[in-house]
Amino acid sequence: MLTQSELPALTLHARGKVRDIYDVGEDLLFIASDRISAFDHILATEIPDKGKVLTQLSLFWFEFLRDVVPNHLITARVDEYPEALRDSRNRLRGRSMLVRRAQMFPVECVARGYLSGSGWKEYQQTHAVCGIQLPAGLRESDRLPQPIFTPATKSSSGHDINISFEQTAKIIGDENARKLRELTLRIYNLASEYALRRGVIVADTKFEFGLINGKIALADEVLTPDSSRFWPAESYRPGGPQLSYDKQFVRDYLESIHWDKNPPAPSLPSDVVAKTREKYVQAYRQLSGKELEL
Ligand code: Q0N
Repeated sequence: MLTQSELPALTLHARGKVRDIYDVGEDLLFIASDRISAFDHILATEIPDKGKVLTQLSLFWFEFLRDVVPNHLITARVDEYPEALRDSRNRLRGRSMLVRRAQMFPVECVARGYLSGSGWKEYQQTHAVCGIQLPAGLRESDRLPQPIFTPATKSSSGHDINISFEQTAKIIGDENARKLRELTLRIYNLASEYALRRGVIVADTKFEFGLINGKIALADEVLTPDSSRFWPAESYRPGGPQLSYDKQFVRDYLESIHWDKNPPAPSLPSDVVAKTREKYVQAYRQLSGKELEL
């Protein structure tokens, strides 16, 4: 099992809760682990093949969006990786990408088509999200009149803070902010319309962009269950919280044991692991129309 990607020959560039990024000469190696988070904690049990689902879903979307926005992908074929990674190729196959180093914009570019999570919290207090005024009378999980750009930054403690377009412009400049807003909404519109035809609502999603050779490129992982809220369209009932496509069994289990959401995070029983793994694999199948490469 792949708890954390141990590649001692390489220098760690950045470690997220779930993904690790290594320096590989000029380029970076992006690795998705099988770790799963719930209620803001990494659980003690992994979901086998989750990292493969997230990687292969990102690859599907990079291809789907190739004429819309350049991206950081060089290759995900391990036989095309540098010699230095040859001995690790069995651990990397299917769950890693060799990517171009980008100058990242320090803003998370979120698109929301539905009112959920921090958007719903803000709306209840102000009828606005990230400074965007919304009609009165919206309910939790309602579809918005049109998708909105709701950028965020990471606080020093690592939490996301929603910011206005004006604050975004102060951080990255007005022209970059306008370009990222337009790209974010264009990509969200294309992907969410496609996904809905396949029975998946993309309630919201987060993109990260950077500059590669001075041009804006899509980086990170894209339109995965970790970077997005996916809801099964067939059970969509606005007016309350929705069933999560991927983590519903995990959440239900954690509620059933009355975990206080403080460390240590619990482990998961094997039936919850198996059912959750199947949901991830099914999400890949449903969105890409292909079988996961194991
Ligand atoms: C990178 N992260 C995730 C931005 C960083 N292609 C790249 N080149 C350089 N750096 C990164 C990538 C990618 N992908 C991405 N860390 C490094 C963290 N984000 C948080 C928000 O700000």
